[in-house]
Amino acid sequence: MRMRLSVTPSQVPSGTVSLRVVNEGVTTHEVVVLPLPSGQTVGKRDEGPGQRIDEAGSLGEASHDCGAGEGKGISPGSTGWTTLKLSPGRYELVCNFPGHYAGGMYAELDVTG
Ligand SMILES: [Cu+2]
Repeated sequence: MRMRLSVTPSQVPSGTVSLRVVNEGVTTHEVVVLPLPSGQTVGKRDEGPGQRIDEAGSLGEASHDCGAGEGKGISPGSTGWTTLKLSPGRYELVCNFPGHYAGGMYAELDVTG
């Protein structure tokens, strides 16, 4: 199944960044923030067991219905959010529900100095 994750704006200043995640889809989703190593492009992580990617190094996530931070996922039509401190660099926002990353749920967020 094809899915997508889009981020607006895709470039923000460093410091405190609040992500507001609106689920406009028909299944439950989440957004996890991962550092994007230099030279690596989004969408290139390998799925491991359970059709999920490695979340090691996660800086935070929005996966709570009508709430902040970590939960059981954001239901269709619902909104979740998270606030984090981001240093200048490149980040990959992903949904790590089984199969969703490979389905296209990733996007780049650039943080400028
Ligand atoms: Cu998803």
